[in-house]
Amino acid sequence: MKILFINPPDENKVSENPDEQGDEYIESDDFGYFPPLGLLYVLSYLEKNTIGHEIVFKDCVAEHIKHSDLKELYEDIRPDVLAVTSFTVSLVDVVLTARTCRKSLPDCHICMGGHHPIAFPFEAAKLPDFDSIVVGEGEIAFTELIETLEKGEDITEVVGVYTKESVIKYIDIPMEKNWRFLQKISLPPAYIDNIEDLPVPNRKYISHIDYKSIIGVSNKLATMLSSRGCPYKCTFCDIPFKEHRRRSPKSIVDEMQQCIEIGYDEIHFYDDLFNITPKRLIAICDEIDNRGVKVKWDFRGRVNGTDYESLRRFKNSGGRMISFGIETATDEGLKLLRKGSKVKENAQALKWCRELGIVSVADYMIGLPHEKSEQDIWDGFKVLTKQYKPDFAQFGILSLYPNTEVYDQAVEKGLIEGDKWNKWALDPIDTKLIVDHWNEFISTKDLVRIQKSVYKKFYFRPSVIFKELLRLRSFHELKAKFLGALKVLGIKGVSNERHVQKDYFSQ
Ligand code: B12
Ligand code: SF4
Repeated sequence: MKILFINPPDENKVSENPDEQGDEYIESDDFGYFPPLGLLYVLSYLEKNTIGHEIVFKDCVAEHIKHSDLKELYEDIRPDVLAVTSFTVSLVDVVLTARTCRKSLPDCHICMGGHHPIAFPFEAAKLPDFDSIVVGEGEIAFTELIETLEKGEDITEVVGVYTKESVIKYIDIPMEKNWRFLQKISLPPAYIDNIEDLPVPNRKYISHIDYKSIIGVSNKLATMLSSRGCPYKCTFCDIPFKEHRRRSPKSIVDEMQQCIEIGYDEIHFYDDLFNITPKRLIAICDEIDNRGVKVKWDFRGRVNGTDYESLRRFKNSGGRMISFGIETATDEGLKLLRKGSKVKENAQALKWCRELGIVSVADYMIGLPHEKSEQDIWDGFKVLTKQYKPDFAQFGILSLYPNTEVYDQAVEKGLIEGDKWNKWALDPIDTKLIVDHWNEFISTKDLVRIQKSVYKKFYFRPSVIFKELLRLRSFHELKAKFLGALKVLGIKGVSNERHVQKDYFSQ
């Protein structure tokens, strides 16, 4: 069979801002673009465990493939199966990607996997543009789906694979509680118990693409996963798998070495929770050191999974940067968010990073339920800049995504409508949806204004500008930091579209 794995174009993302804010709103994905690792994992498992299939991969976002290019692409490739990855916010693009294929190649089997069917399985299965959906981790499920299709047998026998017909029987049956899954998961998902034995993503399929992060220092950045899942229960997060499954340091560093061999010189770990304990971080650093691997690397982590010694070892093994989920600046706020960390721990971890020369990024939010006035946000900002003192900060406005506790809290308080996402997910093309924010005390318009202001205040403090100029080591880094500054200042010519940003700098 010929299977086309596709990351849809990014032309119609759900709006996170009211129209009048336009370009002013700074979204987290303005900070770079990255390989769709989940899709690559599914592809690589199929490739390793079957023979005789022809596999094609297209990342429309990074390869700048537009919806208007898709008809020609499909007619050229003529796949038997189209495997589409998804985010809920990208659902319009996901549906259009499938719809064009259906029109051009009516016999092609179209399967949707990824985050959307995990979050909205019933709505996803009912979309007429898809023949099947995979709910959960797709490596084994998708491979079995292909084999079952080939044999002409019943695909709904495969765990995690659903069709519009087969999903019906789960609608009224509440799923048995299972500590490994987010409580909101409503039907049995495909799940990988042992992630150690999974084939790593075959990066041959992306070797022609330069993925970039605005906070990286290189043009050759690889992303990796050393674990899956997170047992914490932050109220704003809907990551579906709660069991923390880990790969061994050996297999992690094997993959790092593979990445270096094929030309990557920076590695970014995208785990939900990389440093579950300081001990784990040290074990990975030891493996890097013992093999003499030389590479810049970084991860997204929690402050309370670090101690001085683990951070020291991280720095010694080439560790460059850590993005911490700092979120807010009061213990009351952290408690309400069920973050499981304290202001003191945030300040301590960031202080250790400063002492050791590790670049720190604070993922920080505004517009949280405990921020009752603009002054509360500025009080938090003061703690961020005077006590936390990270090198960089991303200031997101809390978005209310379904399947999160904070979303349910907003519904309960009557701040937002409960089922608007469900309705929209059944007909995303003809219904308009704007992501809600916590507007009990501060309007979105004001939050956008404040967000812009905190960005400016944070990045245009003389101490930050001077420190950054001293630290810049490459033209790429200069470009990336400058891009961020322009975006913050809203200078014309730098639009939200990533390829436009790229062209602007290649002149
Ligand atoms: C890394 C990451 C990003 C990165 C990179 C994304 C990328 N290119 O992959 C960046 C920073 C760009 C990003 C951005 C955003 N993200 Co994000 N991100 C993640 C994160 C932390 C890890 C994703 C990952 O690599 N997981 C590991 C891989 C192995 O798992 P996976 O992607 O789920 O893939 C598996 C299955 O989904 C399935 N699968 C995937 N694709 C396919 C396709 C087929 C055909 C099949 C059969 C199966 C299948 O099999 C895979 C292997 O097991 C997740 C949290 C999480 N744990 O999922 C959030 C998460 C996916 N992000 C989320 C959100 C909301 C966003 C943003 C909207 C944030 C924002 N406000 O802008 C943007 C949207 C980006 C966009 N497309 O427009 C939500 C998604 C919720 C939803 N229902 O869609 C998540 C779940 C986090 C959260 N709790 O909020 N994100
Ligand atoms: S620690 Fe991070 S990944 Fe885990 S629940 Fe909280 S926000 Fe989600």
